[in-house]
This record gives sequence, structure tokens and C-alpha cells, in this order.
Amino acid sequence: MTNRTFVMCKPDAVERGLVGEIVGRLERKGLRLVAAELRSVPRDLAEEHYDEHRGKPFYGDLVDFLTRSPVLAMVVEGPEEGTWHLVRTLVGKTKVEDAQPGSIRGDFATTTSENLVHGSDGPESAARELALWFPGLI
Ligand code: 3AN
Repeated sequence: MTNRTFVMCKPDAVERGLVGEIVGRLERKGLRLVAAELRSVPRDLAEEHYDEHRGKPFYGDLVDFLTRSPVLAMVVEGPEEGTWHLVRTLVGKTKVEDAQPGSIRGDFATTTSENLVHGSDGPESAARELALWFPGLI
């Protein structure tokens, strides 16, 4: 379903106790949790999740970070197509200095490498990531 997207509170969000804040923002927007699981991420899943960054200088650090401590993996649903885009707006820009106040990263993140939340960046990546993280739901 294209009105579903994959969202994850990364290890820094769980460690900092910001899961309630992040999920609350999604829910107050009007989005709904379809599934959520606190999960320790195996290295091969982290590598597959960040497949598009394989070979980049920060790839190893990215995989180390995602496997450092548990994440909250979620399936989030909105009333219309393009839920992924709504979530990306709530999450804020990738580069921490560009993330606007009012967005999750703009309000709570201080580095680009530990920026609290992942949200799929398009319909294709949403489909790929939902299948990767929640194969039973597809
Ligand atoms: P987003 O998380 O906004 O979808 P992506 O998919 O481009 O951004 O990057 C995935 C993650 O890789 C980012 N959340 C960030 O932690 C890390 N990252 C991306 N670009 C850089 C960079 N230039 N330097 C360090 N880390 C980066």
C-alpha cells in the first residue's frame, strides 16, 4: 500500500529517551502506527538497509551506528498516498545544519551522523524497506 511508509527511531533516539516524543509527533500529525518493534539490528540487515550508501566513506560508521543498540522499527500509515513525504517533512533535512526548527532533527539533533530518525525517501524505498523490515506484513 502506497499510503504506508517505513520509519525508524535510530539507536540515539532510543538511548536519549526520545521515542515517545517522536512517535507522539507522528500520531499528533494524524498518522497511525500499523506495526512497531523494538529490535536489535543484525549487521546484515543494517548493511542491506543502507545498501545505497555501500562504498561511501561513512558506510562503515553508519552500519556500526545502526547496530549499536536497539531501534524502534515502525510501519506508519496515513490517509492518502505520499505518507513517506509527510514523514520526511516532520523528520527534517538530512544535513543537521539544514534541518528546520519544528522538525524532529531541527529540534533535537546536533550531528548529521546521529540524527534520530529514518524515514523512507520515496515510494520505491518505502516498498523496499517495508519488505525488508516487516516481510510478514506484505
Ligand atoms: P536520510 O536519513 O535523511 O534519508 P540518507 O539516506 O541520505 O539520509 O543517509 C542515511 C544516513 O547516512 C543519514 N541519516 C546520516 O546518518 C548518514 N549520512 C548521510 N550523508 C552523510 C554524510 N555526508 N556524512 C555523514 N553521514 C551521512
